[in-house]
Amino acid sequence: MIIKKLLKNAKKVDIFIDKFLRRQSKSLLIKPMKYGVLSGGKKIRSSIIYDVGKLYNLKSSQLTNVCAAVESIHSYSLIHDDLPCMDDDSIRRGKPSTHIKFGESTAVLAGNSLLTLAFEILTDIKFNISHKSKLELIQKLAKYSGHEGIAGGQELDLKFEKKKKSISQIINMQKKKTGKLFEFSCLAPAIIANRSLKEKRYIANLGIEIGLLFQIADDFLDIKGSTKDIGKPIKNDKKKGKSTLIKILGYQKAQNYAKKLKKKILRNLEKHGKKANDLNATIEFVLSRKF
Ligand code: GRG
Repeated sequence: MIIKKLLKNAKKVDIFIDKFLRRQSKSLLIKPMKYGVLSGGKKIRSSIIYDVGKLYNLKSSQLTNVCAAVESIHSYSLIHDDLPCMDDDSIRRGKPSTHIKFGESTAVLAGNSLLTLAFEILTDIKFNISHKSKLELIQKLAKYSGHEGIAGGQELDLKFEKKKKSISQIINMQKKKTGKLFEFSCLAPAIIANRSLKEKRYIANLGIEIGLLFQIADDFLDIKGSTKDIGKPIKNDKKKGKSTLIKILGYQKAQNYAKKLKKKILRNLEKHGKKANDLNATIEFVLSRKF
């Protein structure tokens, strides 16, 4: 059921991005950009955006630009993450990483172009939301992608390699590297629905926690997952000396931490009643997933 939902949402977002690129002039970078962003990946952040939209009575058509922008930035981060100067991974989503397929300079430029594409998508005239909401989306997405967010988190991740770090340092790094895009995915529907500052703070915080849960699950998969299911080699974290909660707490304690975190997230969603059913199911999947 959940897999069907993920696939349906992923297809919708892929079609949107493909159409958006077709409206633009041709360039040599379109092919590597499409290779990095289309037909691959769970696009779970998009499903979360649609699920959160249901809490605020939004239609999916009001949210697809946000999904496409988030997936463009997410794919950009993966393309750059795989580069030799970063995590140096040659397989992603079961196929050669973008720099293996097209070369390093092209991968850097395709990644950069996906970043700017995200803002072209958000500022598109056809994205029919208030200017105030648009500005807020742009400001938050820019902030969360930069040194205070994903890029800053990635820098910490790389600097933490082969070092002994505390639980709070690791959580802080993961909340930035992975959590910030989930935070944006939860906050964006509340911005579009013009919700109160209090509601925006609440849902943004929930997004960070979902992101942290997602990252811990990712770390579990690196140990106990299957290469075939996750589309990349396992046991990479240990090889690279990555700082993870599993490394510091041990597998079982990290499992308990994740289970408690999931319960806390679900409890905090109870106020939305049945409107949160889809989001609850996605959160269950975040921790139980095999890919
Ligand atoms: C500023 C966007 C940006 C990037 C520059 C390279 C970099 C800095 C950041 C890397 C961040 C990163 C790779 C975080 C890991 C997040 C994570 C768990 C990725 C896997 O996400 P999935 O499982 O991937 O959703 P799929 O393949 O399903 O899309």
